[in-house]
Amino acid sequence: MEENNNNKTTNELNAKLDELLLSQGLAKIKNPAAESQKPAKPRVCVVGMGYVGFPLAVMAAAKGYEVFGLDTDLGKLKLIDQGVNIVKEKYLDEILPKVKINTLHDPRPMRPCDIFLICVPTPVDEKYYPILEPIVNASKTIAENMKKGVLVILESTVNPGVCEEIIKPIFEKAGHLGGRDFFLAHCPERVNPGDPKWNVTNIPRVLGALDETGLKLAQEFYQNVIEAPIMLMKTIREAEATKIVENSFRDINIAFVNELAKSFDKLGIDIVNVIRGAATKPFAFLAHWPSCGVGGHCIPVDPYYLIEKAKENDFDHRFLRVAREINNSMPHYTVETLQEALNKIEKSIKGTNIGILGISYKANVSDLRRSPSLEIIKILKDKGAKLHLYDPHLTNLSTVKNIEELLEKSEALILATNHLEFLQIPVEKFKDYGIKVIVDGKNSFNKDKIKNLGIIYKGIGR
Ligand code: SAJ
Repeated sequence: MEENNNNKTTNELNAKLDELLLSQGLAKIKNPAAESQKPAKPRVCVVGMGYVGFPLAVMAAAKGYEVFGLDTDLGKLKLIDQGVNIVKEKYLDEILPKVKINTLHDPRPMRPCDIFLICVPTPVDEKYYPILEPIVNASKTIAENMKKGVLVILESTVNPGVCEEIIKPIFEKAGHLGGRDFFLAHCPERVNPGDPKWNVTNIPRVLGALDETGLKLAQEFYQNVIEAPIMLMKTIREAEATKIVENSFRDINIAFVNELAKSFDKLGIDIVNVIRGAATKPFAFLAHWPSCGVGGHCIPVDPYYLIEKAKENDFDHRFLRVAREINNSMPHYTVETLQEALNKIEKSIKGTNIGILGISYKANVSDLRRSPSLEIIKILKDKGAKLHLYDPHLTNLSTVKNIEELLEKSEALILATNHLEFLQIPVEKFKDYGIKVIVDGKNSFNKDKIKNLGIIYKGIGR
């Protein structure tokens, strides 16, 4: 009892002393000697300076790490050297000028690094098979240019098993022993390009590793670099599976409403109003929205990682496959919808001037990857349409200079990407320019207003 009281008194005294020092503007005096003995922050090398690696590199540098950024793209490295915010994420603008990223094209100078982060693309091929070459190459580059005792963290999205079956053997083949020469962890990226709220600093993460030491080392790194909570998974496979599950969840939910859209088009029911109605239920419903297609580097890709991996283990993810088929069918469905609308004015697609509003895969970004617009453009071209394209975020791919020129040259429109600029077009303008048909691929225009102007309007499910 006596001892407890003493401790309590000491703590109270210390607290009072801190308060006194702070009140005199003297922050808690740290022991300079202890300070100088503190090891310098480890050196970090980010492999792959894209929309995932670059923000992570900037934040690690901001938190005091010596950061190296390795990439094969010399142009990108040059822009980084010039202090350019290559991912155009606003939250990085004020941090960037205060940090230093040592760009590398030749991997040899990364040898002294203590932590390696693999942030390279994991696309799928035309048969939707996962393409792991970028990860394999990054792993080989690190394995051949590292000291002993390093931490390797994979951030790229992969199917369960890649860390143990693909990456670990690469390091072992290079003569490194797992759990001694290298520690392998997986912290799947959750970057959401263009999101004004969620970014690398505040998105919660999940983390798995091959062993306890690797888990702790990786946890320490992320606790230093980000402010969000980190959930430790029991195995590295659980971490790999988590990202696939969260994105497959999104894909099947979008497929659900896309199938409803096709059904409700025949029933004459407005799916958007029905989803809004269902969303008034404060629990057990999460709204997703039908559209002309599912693009991007994550949602249409990640489910295939699980589908292919499960196939190797004699399991067929029928549900995931059907969802992918439904979402992949939406560009065609959009063109069929246009065809039906044009038939109402005795026109066909062939020879008709059709304006495509939006080329990128989602609103307010310039990312083209697997964009439904590209699929729609290809189908319309094959059907002999006269196409006019405009995307304010991709003027280099646009065939006209602005919206007015597009409207001038078009008889019918497809809204393929709901960029803010398009939602701000006064609908009267469509009438003024003699637009006869509008297919709203993102259900973003005011349906009633457009119909009242005597323009044939068709949405996706409304
Ligand atoms: N889409 C629909 N209906 C919807 C939602 C999206 O048709 O209800 C379409 C979009 O138009 C786009 C595609 O799906 O073509 C993907 O859209 P997305 O909002 O999912 O955007 P992404 O591809 O940038 O997905 C990212 C993902 N983030 C990561 O993988 C780290 C995803 O997990 C996020 O859920 C998503 O951002 C998000 O929520 O914005």
